[in-house]
Amino acid sequence: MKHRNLLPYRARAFLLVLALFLAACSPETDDRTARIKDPWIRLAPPNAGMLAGYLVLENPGARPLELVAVSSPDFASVEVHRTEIVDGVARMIAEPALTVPPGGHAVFEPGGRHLMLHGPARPFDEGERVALEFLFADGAQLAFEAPLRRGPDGGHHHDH
Ligand SMILES: [Cu+2]
Repeated sequence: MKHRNLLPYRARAFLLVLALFLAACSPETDDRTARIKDPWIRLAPPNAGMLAGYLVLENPGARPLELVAVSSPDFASVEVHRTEIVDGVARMIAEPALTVPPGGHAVFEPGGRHLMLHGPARPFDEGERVALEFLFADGAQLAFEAPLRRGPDGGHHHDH
């Protein structure tokens, strides 16, 4: 009995095609390089010039993940901010780049780091979804959607 080729030829051909397909997909960010959890954007009054977004950015990969830009077709610009208390006053500071270590994650949450979405293209209703895209230093892109929600306190707050 021959045991050299355990898989029939057709199965091997299929696996080869599958491997080529996966290789072709690898420039896109996938589950091994970046993952977004629980994205949401805080609902704001219709005249608000900016909104705040929250999520968890996970890096399940083996290399540091560097977020260099964020964009949305629904906003003029999107920045990463963090809120810091300086002399008892909450201030927002822009973070031009954010690096998540291998196996680590970055939390965007009310009162801390957040996405600052400037210049909404239109008013939004609760439950609507905003399209967002992260661009990483290696050129990979990650598109996702975040629903508009009221904050945990139920209100329209300005304590990003
Ligand atoms: Cu901000």
